Amino acid sequence: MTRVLSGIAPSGDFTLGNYLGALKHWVTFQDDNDAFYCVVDLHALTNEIDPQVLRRNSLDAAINLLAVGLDPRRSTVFVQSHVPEHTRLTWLLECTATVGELSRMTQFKEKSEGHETVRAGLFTYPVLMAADILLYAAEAVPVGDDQRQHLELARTLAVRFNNRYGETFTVPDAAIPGAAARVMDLQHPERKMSKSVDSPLGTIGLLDSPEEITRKIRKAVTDTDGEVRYDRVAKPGLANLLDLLAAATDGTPQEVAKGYTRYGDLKKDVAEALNELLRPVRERRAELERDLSYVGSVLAEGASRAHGVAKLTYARAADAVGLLPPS
Ligand code: AQP
Repeated sequence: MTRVLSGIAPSGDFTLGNYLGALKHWVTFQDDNDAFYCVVDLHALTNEIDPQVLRRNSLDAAINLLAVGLDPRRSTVFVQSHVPEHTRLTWLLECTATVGELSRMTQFKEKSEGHETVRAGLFTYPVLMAADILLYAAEAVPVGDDQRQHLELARTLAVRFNNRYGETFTVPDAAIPGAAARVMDLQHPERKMSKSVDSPLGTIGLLDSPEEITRKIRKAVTDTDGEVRYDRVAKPGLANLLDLLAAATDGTPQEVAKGYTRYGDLKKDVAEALNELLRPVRERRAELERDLSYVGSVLAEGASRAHGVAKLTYARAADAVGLLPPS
């Protein structure tokens, strides 16, 4: 079975982008693979976050992972900070990465732009992500398109480490979905939909009510030429809606565009398809909220399984670089 790993930061309420770009595929991957999925709480510390909010978000994120359909009998679901090897391996990889390559990360440039002080962790976080992946010898990493560059860095670090110290890490591949790999903000279709950006009308939450979803889709920015066709450059708002409908109905955006002559009809169908898609998630979420001890037991079992794998990889890497093992 192929080993799969991916993570999501508890940096805010999960969005439709997180769901279509990543979580929906995590669920599919668990069928035929040995899948590890984590709430990457350490990543959330790269920006300011209230400690109470981080704790609440982390539990919330775990509940959401189960609500979207992860099954703890088929997937290992855990919280990153419960497995100490993530930070330990990060140091070894920080001493493998260069300042130059981290400076080229576009997400760092975007997230640090305009800020007077920037946390060092925001700069080095792609290395922590590489450690998350390499610890589990993941061959496939299902992520949205925004993570493509970070995944490439993880591959580079694995290859460099192996060349320098001998075969230690599996070199991972990105598994990026065809449709809705980058869901855009409904009000600003030039930027991605993001959980930590304040854009109430532009962001659809995983747990939004049907009324909220319908309202946000109705108000989504399009254009004035009135023609329904898929063109991401000339018609980014409309293209985003076609991407959403395609992802929700397992079609292609070009195909779904053929069925429409009016924006209003398209928007109505997008809202309906999204409501249908997210309804079971909302229902499962409500059930899980009534059984938090179950969620706690899933995370404890997940951390124990993850630790069993991570400690072996870390020991190999520590030995490879020449750290004296404890006697
Ligand atoms: N808009 C998006 N479209 C498609 N996929 C997306 N992902 C995020 N936004 C979109 C995918 O969701 C997974 C988890 O994301 P993350 O928590 O690692 O952080 P991120 O990529 O930086 O996503 P956010 O929502 O924008 O979080 P913040 O606001 O904290 O930066 C990843 O696989 C990601 O590709």
